[in-house]
Amino acid sequence: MSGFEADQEQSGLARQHAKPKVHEDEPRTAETPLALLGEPLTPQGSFYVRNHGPAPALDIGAWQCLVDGAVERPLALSWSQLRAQAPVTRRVTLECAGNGRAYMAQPAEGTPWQYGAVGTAEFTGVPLRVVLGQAGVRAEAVEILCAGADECQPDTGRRSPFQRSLPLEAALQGDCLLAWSMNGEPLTREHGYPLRLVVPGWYGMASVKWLVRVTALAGRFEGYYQSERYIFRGERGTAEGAPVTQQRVRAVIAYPMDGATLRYAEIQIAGTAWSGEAAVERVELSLDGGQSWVQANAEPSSPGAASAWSLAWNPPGAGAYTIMARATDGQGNTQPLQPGWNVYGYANNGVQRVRVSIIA
Ligand SMILES: Nc1nc2c(c(=O)[nH]1)N[C@H]1C(S)=C(S)[C@@H](COP(=O)(O)O)O[C@H]1N2
Ligand SMILES: [Mo]
Repeated sequence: MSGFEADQEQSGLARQHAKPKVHEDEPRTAETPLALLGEPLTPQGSFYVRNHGPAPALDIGAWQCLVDGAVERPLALSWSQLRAQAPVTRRVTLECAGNGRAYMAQPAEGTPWQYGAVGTAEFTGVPLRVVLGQAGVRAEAVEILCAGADECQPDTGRRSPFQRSLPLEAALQGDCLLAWSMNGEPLTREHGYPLRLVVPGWYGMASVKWLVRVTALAGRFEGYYQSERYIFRGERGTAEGAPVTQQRVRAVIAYPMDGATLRYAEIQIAGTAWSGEAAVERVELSLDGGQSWVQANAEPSSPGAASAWSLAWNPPGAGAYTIMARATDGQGNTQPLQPGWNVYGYANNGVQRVRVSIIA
């Protein structure tokens, strides 16, 4: 154990950092420990969980996924029919739209997620467009509605499954998967066993878990999680009621942890960065409150999949420092230094600040 690890052990911070922050037990909402975001893949057991209702326990023998609505040949896919499809694997970063809500400019409604409502995994399944092709989407279809088997009770008081629609073009782009495995293991119950949708680059609400029905619609779906939530309200510069869709560019610092005391030495600052809109182009760090920025070494990235970055830092001496990390993507999107705000607290990609004390 190095000197600074020993200091962190002493303070108990390391243990805190490695444990997930659980916001609620049932329905479960829990964060990925930030320390794990320094790794390329997040183990399924530590991957953040965001459930709107209790996670259903589905019997694989009875389970099926209907594909219906505006299609030529409605399907009822059994588990064995599904697993007979040629599998593809994709590395995808899922991020809850509420990630970073706790740090907005003013309090916002909803779970006070810090920076751990995100994780990256290799998902395996069949492309949604392959299955839609088998069913034959009719010309009048404009959206694909996906429904989970869970029962949620939104504040309207009515129980209903978690349902979300995707514009047809988004559903047909080759990257959306009907996924049955995560990092080579079957999905766990928390993450949507036996089947979930995975929509790369979009905030997590699009990736419907416990999938039981895929319906081609000739009109727009206006369910609760489509038109009452996951829309922007009251955000400066964003159209009122605009839907929450792609992930905004963001870097997260996995090491060191906020509040750490480190013994004076060269420090490897490390973390992860992603954007749903384009590949991450650069990650810059500031140690002087944003006056100057140094470019970190970042792994090549692709849209919708986070990549690692790091920077060796030699603190000029003992004292208190604030580390800031800012990512910019290939479309020129970057992170604001000050957090924004909107009524439901979505998509706050304000720059993270990590405070450390360096001791001699
Ligand atoms: N059926 C269903 N799907 C769902 C949800 C849900 O509550 N029910 N939550 C959504 C939200 S808001 C997010 S952020 C992701 C979280 O996926 P995870 O729990 O596997 O990390 O699942 C999405 N899919
Ligand atoms: Mo979410």
